[in-house]
Amino acid sequence: MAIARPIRMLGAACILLTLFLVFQLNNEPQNTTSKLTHGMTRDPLLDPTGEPAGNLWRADEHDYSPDSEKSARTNAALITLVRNEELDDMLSTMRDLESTWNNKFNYPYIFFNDKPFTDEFKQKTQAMTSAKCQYELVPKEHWDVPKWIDDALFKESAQILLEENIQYADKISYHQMCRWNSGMFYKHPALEKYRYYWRIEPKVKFFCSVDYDVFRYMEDNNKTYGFTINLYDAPQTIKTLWPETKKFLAANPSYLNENNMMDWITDDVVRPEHNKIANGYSTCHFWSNFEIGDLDFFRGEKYDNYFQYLDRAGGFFYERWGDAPVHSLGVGLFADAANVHWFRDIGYNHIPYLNCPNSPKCSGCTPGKSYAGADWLQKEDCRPTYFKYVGTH
Ligand SMILES: Nc1nc2c(ncn2[C@@H]2O[C@H](COP(=O)(O)OP(=O)(O)OP(=O)(O)O)[C@@H](O)[C@H]2O)c(=O)[nH]1
Ligand SMILES: [Mg+2]
Repeated sequence: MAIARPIRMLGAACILLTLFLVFQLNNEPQNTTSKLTHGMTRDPLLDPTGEPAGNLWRADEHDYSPDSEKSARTNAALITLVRNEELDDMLSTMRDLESTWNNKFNYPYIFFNDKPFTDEFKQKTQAMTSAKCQYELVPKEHWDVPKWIDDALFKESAQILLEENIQYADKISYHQMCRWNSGMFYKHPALEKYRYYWRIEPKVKFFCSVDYDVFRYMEDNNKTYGFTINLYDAPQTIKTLWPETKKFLAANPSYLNENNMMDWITDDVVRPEHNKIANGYSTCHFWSNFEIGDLDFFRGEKYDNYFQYLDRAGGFFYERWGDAPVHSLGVGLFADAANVHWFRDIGYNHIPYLNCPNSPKCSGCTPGKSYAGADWLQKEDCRPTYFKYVGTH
């Protein structure tokens, strides 16, 4: 039976319209600044970002004056390991943090160093803030290379890593710094009375005005760990970290949290070659130059025993295990994932990566732009993997 011409035309128009719609759907505007994987089509940082939900402590409703005996501050401190030579960069970090947050809350700073701080360092840093500043030497027994590390083997291993273009592989102080940040900082007597810390580094930037007490937020919401940026690591630096971690887990199965982040840790979809070289670890980690944490978690039996085990295994020296993957594995395995918080509202930059929220409270960065520099940097962003397996909370 012949089909009338107008019906044929209508049919053709419907097919064309359907094809057009399918084409449009496949061409939804993509985020151009970040490599989105796992089917994520839009960086959550492009969505308008406000403060976290719930009751927040504000400086105009509570007493946060610097010398108050009965201030609303909880037991928390801003901490940094820093060298005297980094004074100017430290001042620039403090300038940003003071103007965006701490001039309202006046939390104390504790500066750590393996060498005594100069008077100039002390005077100029104290002059940047009304809050109290404390200057602490790292105890020799926390910094020295442990006696079970073989110097010849360290040098030989460093040479192999250098041939693989691994930065700082032969710089012993870099290995000592990573080890200290992994498992020593929380043992310093100056931190004994504190529950929460916010780690800062010289030369980092803060872009957004934050108008609530971040430490009280951690406490009130039972948060163990807060981060801003998630990155892949150089797998050559942590070849045996996951195998050693698995041995530790096999010996201590009860340490594994029921709500752990195993899927995030072991993802092999996005960068299978990373997972392969790191023997089962995706290498995705919280970038620990920014972190806000619960010292009770790190001082606790599970994390500290884990660190002791890793320390004996030697990878802080024979490889170049960083504190970022070590903290991340510790948090990802022993903490409850619900108690880990993405501080999406804290605009942050440590060269070359950024966390830049879409908020009128921020200035000086482009929302959703996660790196500054060469385009290859974007593939190191592993937030999509974290958001997929753990979430955006
Ligand atoms: N006191 C002291 N601080 C150090 C030493 N090595 C590193 N640090 C500090 O430890 C932190 C991390 O060191 P960085 O050299 O920035 O390491 P990184 O962030 O992996 O490397 P970059 O990408 O070059 O910044 C910084 O706050 C440094 O100031 C050291 O030997 N002594
Ligand atoms: Mg740094």
